[in-house]
Amino acid sequence: MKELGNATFENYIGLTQGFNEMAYQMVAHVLTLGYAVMLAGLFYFILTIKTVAPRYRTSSVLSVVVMVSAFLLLYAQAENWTSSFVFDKEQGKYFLGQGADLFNNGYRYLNWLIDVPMLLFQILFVVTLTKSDFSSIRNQFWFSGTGMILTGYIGQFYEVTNLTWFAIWGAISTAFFIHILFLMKKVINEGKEGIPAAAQKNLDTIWLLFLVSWMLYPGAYLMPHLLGIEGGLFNESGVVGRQITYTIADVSSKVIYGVLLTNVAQILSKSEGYVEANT
Ligand code: RET
Repeated sequence: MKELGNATFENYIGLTQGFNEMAYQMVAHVLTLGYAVMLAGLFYFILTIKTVAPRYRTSSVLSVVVMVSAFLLLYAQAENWTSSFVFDKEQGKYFLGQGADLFNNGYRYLNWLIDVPMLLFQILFVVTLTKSDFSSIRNQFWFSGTGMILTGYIGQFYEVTNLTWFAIWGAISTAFFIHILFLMKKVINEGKEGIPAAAQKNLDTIWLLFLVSWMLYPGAYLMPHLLGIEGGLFNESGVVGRQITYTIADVSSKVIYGVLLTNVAQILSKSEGYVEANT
């Protein structure tokens, strides 16, 4: 299976087995759902910005940045899918088109390079750190966030052609990820000190959501090999499964996370006596 070089496994499936109508459409639909939600989120974060006190508004601004970049990326990703695979009337399936672009998840990784630091910084504008230093945490978030994505980006090129490099880059990326989880737990623990119970509860939910939704990304990285090397998911189910996983992860880690942070900021604003001007 060398003919496609370092292309991701979606292309190998599109070249050899093809996608049936249902698999093809499910991917097209789930990618469309993804960018539609980002546009809806964009309006939410703009329209709710005045419901929080000025000191918390940077969090909403960062959500707006994330929504715009994710909307554009997911739109491009959906176009990439429909232009890569074309319907073959004889075989009744979609195959990699002659001379078409290859399908590539690499766009996503470069989008994360923007979104991951933004999502990590965002919480720092809502919580108040009691022990840690703001700029030190921010720099560590940035360092490990970009380190995790860049090493994963390199690794994903090898998912078909060189599983040793795929595993090595994946492992380096995971080390950065563990550091991020550790920092986030610390930020949330400190942030919970001395704030209203409802806001504390929201922060607990944010931690759980963060943990589960961010773990889905390494799951999607491993997807083609999850049931054994080039085994049970090295087929159209794995292709569909990966795009569904990415969409659930994107909606949770960007939109729901941002909404929960807005909730925390609203509770804190209210408890500090902020009232939204009704003009
Ligand atoms: C990679 C490579 C394999 C190992 C690990 C990874 C982690 C990725 C994560 C991505 C999070 C992305 C987000 C994007 C939002 O826009 C790079 C897949 C651990 C955690 C939150």
